[in-house]
Amino acid sequence: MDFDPDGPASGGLFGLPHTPDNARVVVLPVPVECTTSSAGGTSSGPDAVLEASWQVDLCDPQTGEPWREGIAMVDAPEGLADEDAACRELSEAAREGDADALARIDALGERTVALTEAFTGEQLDAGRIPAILGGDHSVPLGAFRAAVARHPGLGILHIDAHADLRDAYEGFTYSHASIFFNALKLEQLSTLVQVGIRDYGTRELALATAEPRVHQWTDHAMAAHAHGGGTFRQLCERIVAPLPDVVWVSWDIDGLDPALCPGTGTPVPGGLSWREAMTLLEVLGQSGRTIVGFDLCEVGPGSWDANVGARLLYKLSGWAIASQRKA
Ligand SMILES: [Mn+2]
Repeated sequence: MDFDPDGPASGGLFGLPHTPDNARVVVLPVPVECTTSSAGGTSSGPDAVLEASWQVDLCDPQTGEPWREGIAMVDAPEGLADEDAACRELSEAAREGDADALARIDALGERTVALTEAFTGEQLDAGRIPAILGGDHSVPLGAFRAAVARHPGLGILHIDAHADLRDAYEGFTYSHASIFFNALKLEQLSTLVQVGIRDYGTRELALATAEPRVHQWTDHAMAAHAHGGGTFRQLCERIVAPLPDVVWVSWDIDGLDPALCPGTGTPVPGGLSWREAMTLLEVLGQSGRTIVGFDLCEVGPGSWDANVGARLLYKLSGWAIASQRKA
């Protein structure tokens, strides 16, 4: 392929020449955030990440030059952004109990879930690595369904400030705050490991404690380990230990220190530094487990947020590819 990885970039994701048909990782942008409870803007995240991706230098010996195997983004589903904008106008009414508004928002949630399920199934069946780029953290539920259906016993590594274990937050069935409550209804999901959690309700904590599939690392438990003299790598080894051989990574950018994602919808102090996040991915990627797909959600529209999001997308792509490159 006549492509200079050191040349100036524009056009495709990371400036790469690949099409979805000849790429190893295929990214679906899902500009939906109509159940977002505070600061908006993450529906513009995918466009901002695409633009920021042109600034990412492609050399990454750590994951074996992932760009060579191809990373491509498909177009956002037709009409989705417009319907999301219309639903955002209705979200206040829905919160106040307007049944029609609520029904329309739930319908968009259902459509989004169906879209990510169909896309993920298609890519997995073609032997590619699906990646969902949100939007808010309601959108990858369909991707979990498709991945679990093809890999019964799948585990999810979930990085987030929030547990997202609420039952129908604010009345919305497919709320960003409910995605793992909904995911736990998938009987073939074996394990949910949550990392960086620091903002959760009483019932969410009760569910995380009672549900044997959930292994929750709160931010303060992680800090206690570090401040007690443990190394971060040891902590990461403990974090990934309960995960089965096949893993989906679900990454809410607000799991990182908010200095790295100031424009995300619901930032919370604390969280993983960039170096810690990279070590966690490295420990997972080198553990022998297979990363079959991943999502990255809640990236804000600002250029710094998008810069961090694009770099995280590249690293996630790289480790997913590397995890599948074993003998
Ligand atoms: Mn979150």
